[in-house]
Amino acid sequence: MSDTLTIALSKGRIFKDTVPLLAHAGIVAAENPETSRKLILDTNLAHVKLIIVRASDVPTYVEYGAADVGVAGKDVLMEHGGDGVYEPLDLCIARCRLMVAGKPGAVAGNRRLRIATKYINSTRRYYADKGEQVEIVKLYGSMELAPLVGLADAIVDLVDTGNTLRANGLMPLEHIADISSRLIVNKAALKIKSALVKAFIGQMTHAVERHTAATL
Ligand code: PRT
Ligand code: MG
Repeated sequence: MSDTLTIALSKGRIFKDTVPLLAHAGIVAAENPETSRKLILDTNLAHVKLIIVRASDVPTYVEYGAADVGVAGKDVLMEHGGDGVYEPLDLCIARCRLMVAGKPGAVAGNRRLRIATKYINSTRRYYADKGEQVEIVKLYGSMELAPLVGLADAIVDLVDTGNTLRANGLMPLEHIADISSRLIVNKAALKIKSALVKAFIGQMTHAVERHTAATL
């Protein structure tokens, strides 16, 4: 419907960090997705709904127009291929880095490395740009385990504090990209619901400015 706005979010850190930005834009969820089992949440505004999806599914919901807008990590967008959606705004939340990590010295030498990751496209691109041949092993989680049990020489994963790596005797070795969450927008919605979607982008832009100023 052209008079409603559907926002796709994932539970966890993206939801937690997006709530204050939405509040700046005058949008408050009627329920907390961490405790509710509902996947479609009402808000204080009758025409605004939130849908709760897996972090890596947000671009798909927005690309196909099942949501008008969404919040997705740059890591997810890089992996998904960002062409299907507009990405008008860096929300500057859920910041981390995409890195190569492993045991100290793990990537030294001229051997062909085996890299375990869930970010196979970003990893392939990173090593192709470096002109290095690597073997990539796809995993869905707990990448840190792979170098400990001989599944891989190194991993490509997100690093925030570095605590997870340290707890497993691993260290960051190479920086691939700085990551933060982005507002993404369905291309058709920007035309068909132009006023509503543009007003939302404007409010979120303002919210990010105020939020970053407040947390500096
Ligand atoms: O959990 P699920 O499989 O449903 O999806 P997800 O893991 O992609 O979702 P979620 O909620 O964990 O992450 C959503 C988004 O948050 C990611 O796509 C990133 O853009 C962003 N983000 C920011 C992070 C981190 N920081 C982060 N530290 N996502 C994951 N981590 C993990 C990292 O993978 C590693 O296991 O936290 C661990 C490292 O943290 P430190 O602090 O120990 O370094
Ligand atoms: Mg997770």
